[in-house]
Amino acid sequence: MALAELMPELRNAPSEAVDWPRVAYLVLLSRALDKMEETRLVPEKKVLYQFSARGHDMAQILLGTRLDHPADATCGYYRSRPLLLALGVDVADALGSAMGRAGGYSDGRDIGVVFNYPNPNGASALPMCGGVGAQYTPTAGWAQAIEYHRTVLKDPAYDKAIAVVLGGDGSVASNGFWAALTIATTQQLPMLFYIEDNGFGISVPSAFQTPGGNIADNLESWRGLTILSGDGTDPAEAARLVDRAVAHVRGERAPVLLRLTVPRLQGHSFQDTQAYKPDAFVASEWRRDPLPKLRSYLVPAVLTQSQWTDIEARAERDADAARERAEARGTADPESVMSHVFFEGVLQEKGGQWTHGYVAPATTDVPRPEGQRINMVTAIRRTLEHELEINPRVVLFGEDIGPKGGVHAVTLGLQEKFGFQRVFDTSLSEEGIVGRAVGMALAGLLPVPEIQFRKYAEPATEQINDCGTIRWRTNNRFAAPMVLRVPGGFFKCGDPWHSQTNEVAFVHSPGWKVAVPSNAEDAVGLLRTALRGNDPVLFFEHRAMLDSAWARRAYPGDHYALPFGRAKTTSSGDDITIVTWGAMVPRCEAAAQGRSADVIDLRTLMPWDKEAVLASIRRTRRCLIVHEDLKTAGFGAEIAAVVADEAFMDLDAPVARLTMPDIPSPHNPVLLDWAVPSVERIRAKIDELVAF
Ligand SMILES: Cc1ncc(C[n+]2csc(CCOP(=O)(O)OP(=O)(O)O)c2C)c(N)n1
Repeated sequence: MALAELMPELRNAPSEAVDWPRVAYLVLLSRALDKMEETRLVPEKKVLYQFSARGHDMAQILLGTRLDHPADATCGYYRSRPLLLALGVDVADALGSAMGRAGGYSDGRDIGVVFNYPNPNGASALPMCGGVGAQYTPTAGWAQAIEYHRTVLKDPAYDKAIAVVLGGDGSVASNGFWAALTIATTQQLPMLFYIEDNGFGISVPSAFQTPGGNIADNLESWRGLTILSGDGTDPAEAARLVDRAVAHVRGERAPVLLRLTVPRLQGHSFQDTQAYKPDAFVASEWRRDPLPKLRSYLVPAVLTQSQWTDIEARAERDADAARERAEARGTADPESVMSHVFFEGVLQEKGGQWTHGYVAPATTDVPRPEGQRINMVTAIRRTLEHELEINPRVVLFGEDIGPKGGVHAVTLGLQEKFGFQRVFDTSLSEEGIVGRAVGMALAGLLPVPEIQFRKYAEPATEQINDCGTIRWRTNNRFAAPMVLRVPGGFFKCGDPWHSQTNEVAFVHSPGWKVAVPSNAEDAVGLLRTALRGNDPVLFFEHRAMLDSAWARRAYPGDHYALPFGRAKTTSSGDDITIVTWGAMVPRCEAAAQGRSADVIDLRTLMPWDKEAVLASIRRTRRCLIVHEDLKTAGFGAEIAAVVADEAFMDLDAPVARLTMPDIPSPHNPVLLDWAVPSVERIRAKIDELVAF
């Protein structure tokens, strides 16, 4: 029988499992930082965005003090500083980052109120984002990676580790919330959804986000989820609920949603006057302030009044000392913003297989052709199969890629061979697929997610963009290398959903490398480089080339790897340079027959081989760019601009582009053939330019 049951007067005594003096110190420190920003640093324009955590702070700190496992990870949002303080982040980093100063967690690059913390001593804070809801699916990915480390890699260091995501009541309406909830509950992952319900998303009441305003009530019938709910301002109740939630996820290896009600005691951000809240309501929120509740809970039961006063004074002194240290930091050298878009040789602190001791085997860029020619599908599958065999960190997932083997048959037989933990079907959520991959990559795995068709990467756009910027915005503290396989382009016919290429969108996402192979040999070489690299790679698999006779080549060997940014001249000549990639390469080759033309297959668009293109144009003095994507702002526009900038004086004719018009892809093959550059039209354009 518990002591409190024998002695009812102990029932309300502060739990001994909590280090209450530390909790009191951290809450007072968080308050001191908020106050310093509001009364001094914002008016002095040293902090540009301020989000007060007052009201949310105590419960977050109780949560943070429970995240003590070195493989725990948590991802929060702009109101999560109290949690970070509890994890042990340097206070000068917390404040200095909000001031955009050098050092800290982003060297002045990130917005300052979202955090990242590669904690060497306990739970790490995964790179947070400005987008509400973006935190959920990467956290689910970390939770899945914990289980992968435990059960596939048999690493005991992950036993009992958990993943914790923080979100407001507004965020429960976001796609990310539902995607992650589906993943965590269908797969029974050790993940805690910690929902801080302050009743508002900026000015919008929570009843707009979920009917009746209480997500815990509404999820009651959701299978596979333990739900806890209570008052996040009551120290005893909050501590008990946080304890129960964390213990359940750790012990049962199953998801929990904990909803705590808290008041938002200030505006959404410093600029927000809260004019939408009646005065009486604001007053009632202040009556729920957890700080006085904490003080009366602890004084005199745990602390004397003078001990409390001492702690308060120490918190204020520490906040001020942190401000002085932060102000002494200055601003980063502006030119330094050019660094860490991609891996530059200095390893990130966390994320990616390289930080877990992966050493890429030796490779060669000389093909050693083996056997008969194979199609691109077989070539990609064989490369994936080899890397799955030699590298236990490689994980494949996507829609229908398991027993079916993918709708393009690329992963056929791989689940059978490597098991359902390494090759698996996912729920139908592209945000879930890519966001989960981000979390898995951060946890040291090499995720290889598949998007079924190019257009269906759109629901994942936010996760794709945020993944690409992780290295840059954390100033090389974190990175999430992955290989995102995306089939696309026309096949026998077109349509607005299955036939887009729009590869240029990925080129426009900083931090992504982009491969667009045209044939089986290049696909092997580029995929192998991607799978062994340290950056996110978009690997575009052109549907028309997957089984095309032209694209069939002999398998170039298990050690064959192609560097990115090295184009291939597939036909040589003197009169014109044709720059192309993907499904347009064989058309350009055919059109160049009987002409004297260099046909350059770029093979990768980020980076792209400018030097090869410019060197060829300086010799041929003419340039035609052929691509399948739309003309306006397609990647050809970039090439044309570079040629105009850097080789203007070498040209004897205008730089020309032959592309799809700016229309969606038409379905009927006759209409499609009219829209996509044909051999005849490419040939006519060559003749026109050569005669110019
Ligand atoms: C995807 C996205 N849409 C809109 C915004 C603008 N925005 C920032 S915070 C916010 C409200 C979020 O409220 P909630 O999740 O309840 O968290 P709270 O601020 O109340 O702690 C909105 C709409 C955003 N950052 N991201």
